[in-house]
Amino acid sequence: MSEQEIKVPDLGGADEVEVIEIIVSAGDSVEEEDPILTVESDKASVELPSPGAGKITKITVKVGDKVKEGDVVGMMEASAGGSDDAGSDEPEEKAEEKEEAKQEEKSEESKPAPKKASGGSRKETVKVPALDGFDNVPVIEINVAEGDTIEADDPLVTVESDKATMEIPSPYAGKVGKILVSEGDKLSEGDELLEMTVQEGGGEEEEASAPASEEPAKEEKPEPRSEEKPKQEAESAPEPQGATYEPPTPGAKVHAGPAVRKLARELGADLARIKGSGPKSRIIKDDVHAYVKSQLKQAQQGTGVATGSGIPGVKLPDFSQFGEVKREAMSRMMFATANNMQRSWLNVPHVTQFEDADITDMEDFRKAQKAAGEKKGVKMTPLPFLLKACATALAELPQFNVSLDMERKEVVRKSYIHIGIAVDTPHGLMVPVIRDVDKKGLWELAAESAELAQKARDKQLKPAEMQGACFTITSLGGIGGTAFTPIVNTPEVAILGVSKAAMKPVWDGKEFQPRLMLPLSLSYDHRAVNGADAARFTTVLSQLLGDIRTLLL
Ligand code: CAO
Repeated sequence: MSEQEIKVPDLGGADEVEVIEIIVSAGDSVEEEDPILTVESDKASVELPSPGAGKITKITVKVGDKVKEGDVVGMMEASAGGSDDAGSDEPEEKAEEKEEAKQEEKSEESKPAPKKASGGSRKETVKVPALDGFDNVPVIEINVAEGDTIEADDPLVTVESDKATMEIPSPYAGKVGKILVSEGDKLSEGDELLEMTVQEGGGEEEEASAPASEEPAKEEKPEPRSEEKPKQEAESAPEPQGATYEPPTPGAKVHAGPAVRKLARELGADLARIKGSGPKSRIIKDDVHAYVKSQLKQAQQGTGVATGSGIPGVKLPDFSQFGEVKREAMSRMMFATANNMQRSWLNVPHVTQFEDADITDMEDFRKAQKAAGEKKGVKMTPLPFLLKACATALAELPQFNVSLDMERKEVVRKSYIHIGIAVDTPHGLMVPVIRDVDKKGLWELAAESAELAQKARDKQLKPAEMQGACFTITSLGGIGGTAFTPIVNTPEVAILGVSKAAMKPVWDGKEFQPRLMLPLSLSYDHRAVNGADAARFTTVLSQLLGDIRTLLL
């Protein structure tokens, strides 16, 4: 192995350029043409490629240094055999690139002649190439301005289909003339993009000036470079909120070199969401890695929701500017509840159906049980009646006793009826579960719900006592309120909110009667349950609670 210098190649006319990113470190193995570092002139940024395959031994420049053609930027040990053996151990992608370059060389003769060759330059109108089967795709970014000097393959515009963003690269090196499209325009193959003055080097009419990145000049209809959106984004699923999430600023340009763009494409990372830590907020490879790592961490911790909707995180102001504040850590329970609520709220299309149940007779009956309850040591509240009524409604309308498995496209139907009860405790909301509610009597349900509520308040619930519910009741009736919209406790598909009963005038066909009316709020997952069934469910509840004899049937 022999050590060789890595020198700055021809910079396509630029004199002195600034090193803005060092892509490799000593010890890294590289292939010929792999990017070593990125430099930036006032016109464009370019990656300096490795002169051969081998191992980097030293990088002698740092970010911010100015370099020019011929400067040594590092040293490398060339690997035995070099890299000119195109058929050897080259990575598949490299071999493909070389093959493509060869094909392009071969097809040079069949290329259409340039429109005009006068005084070393010619005018070209750049057209939209084939767009991976898409047409009418909107322009989301124009990457160049009139008068810019660009290299072949520099991105001209970025378009976005519902599946991917694609950069349309320049087929030529040269100077940008009139831009013929605007942001928002819809483009299809063959549409005119912009005019260019193309430099012709060394008297060879056909050849555009060599791109500084020393890539072979591309044919006149270059492939658009697509940047696939993460799958879920295309499906409009919600976005995780986390420390490194940076909401895209509408219209903001992404500053990143081709190697960084390639890395982001490979990892499925959307550059528009990544904050650049390089000079001039340029995104460097470390930023992409850090972003992907943080997204994975969130997914593994379950702290995120499904990715991709672009829902921005809530930015907090500095509250101390408004007055004194104190920060304290969230309890694990509060954090878990917050995440569960958010996950359900963002994943489940919620609808709430309201109904009033006439519980005048039920309350008379319940109050009449006071003495019996004292003997038994059990307090009969409205909750056991609600449990029993919900169990009957779940049996009558089994479409409420399901969970959706969207991944497997299956509905999970349950043959048991376990109901959760939301309990307000000093340390947060807990939901113990009463099993086989349909098989239990009112006293049993009263005793069990009181016991579980007490255990919840005493932090004595076992995990198994909080699992397996088909449906949840959340009763705020003992506290107050006329109605509310509870959040479905996923993967259940419905939840009954109960507010405070109140005397109301009810028309009996002849006159108004004072009746004790119980407000019911049934929130449901509209993917699993339709509105008519929800109205049926609350009607069944209202009938059962209105005439509790029917609970026995
Ligand atoms: N309307 C009017 N009064 C009601 C009522 C209603 N809908 N529901 C209960 N009451 C009465 C009870 O009869 C009782 O009155 P008496 O003492 O005069 O008999 C009083 O309110 C207190 O009842 P309770 O709340 O102790 O008992 P419960 O069985 O009705 O409820 C439980 C038990 C665990 C559901 C309740 O204590 C609780 O924690 N509720 C809060 C649930 C919650 O926080 N939900 C929100 C979740 S989403 O943020």
